[in-house]
Amino acid sequence: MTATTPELSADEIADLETIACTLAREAGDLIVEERPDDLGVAATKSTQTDVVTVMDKRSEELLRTRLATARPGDGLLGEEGAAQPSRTGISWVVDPIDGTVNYLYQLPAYAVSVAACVGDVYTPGAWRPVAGAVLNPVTDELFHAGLGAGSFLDHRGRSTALQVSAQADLALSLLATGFGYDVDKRTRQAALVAELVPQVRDIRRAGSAALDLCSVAAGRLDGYYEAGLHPWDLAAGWLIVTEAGGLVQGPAGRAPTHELVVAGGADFVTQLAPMVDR
Ligand code: LIP
Repeated sequence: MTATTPELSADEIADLETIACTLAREAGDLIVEERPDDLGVAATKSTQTDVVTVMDKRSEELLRTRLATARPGDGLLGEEGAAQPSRTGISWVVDPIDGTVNYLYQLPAYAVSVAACVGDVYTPGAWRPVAGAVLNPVTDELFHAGLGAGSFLDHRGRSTALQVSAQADLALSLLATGFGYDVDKRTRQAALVAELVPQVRDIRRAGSAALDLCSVAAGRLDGYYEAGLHPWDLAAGWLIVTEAGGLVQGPAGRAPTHELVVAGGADFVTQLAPMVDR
């Protein structure tokens, strides 16, 4: 039976956001505190550089078991294979470690991303997030949002409302992007970056889509684009940007998908999208 999309009250959305924050923090604590000294590559996926560690799997298992208890009947889609159809109309989309290569190399730019979504999370463009949280466990920055409830950064006991940048001048903009793991795709993506570099202030490639989207929401980046994201890279960060007054779109102004994600202030996205929508 396919669950219909539920009408959610502000209190229900707030409850989902609290669960997302709590679980992001639990999984974030796990991947930092129980990281083995001899952490290596447990497996590879699409290419030999698309790696999985034992901590990706342990983090996803923690999220799966906690959600099964906290939200029985909800669906689940996880990067490392967790999958559960929804009986409630809510599905959780989780990235147990976003920025796995950074985690493997101990570069402090990785995150746990947890989002509650409505719609069919297995069909591109047929779902949207209603609550989400992204935690960088190294900097202890917890970004979170609920649909209609705003977007916030919790850090060192303070909660700050987030607002995207108002920068609309491309030549003065700080842009971020990312690359896939496939060599042919990376070659095309590098060519696009080469075209953009002379037209913008600068470009950053931090290695975590979830954190890039949160940086857009916080005004630390003026815009971000990437082709090849999966729902788990995108889900929580998408809502954190839109609840910070930003726009997140995909090809030809449609919903963001694996084909393309463009994020930023509305004026900026309007300028950038046609330049990267190849
Ligand atoms: C990563 C994304 C990033 C992308 C990387 C990688 P992962 O996700 O967050 O934006 O550029 O290639 O896909 O694989 O670390 O979960």
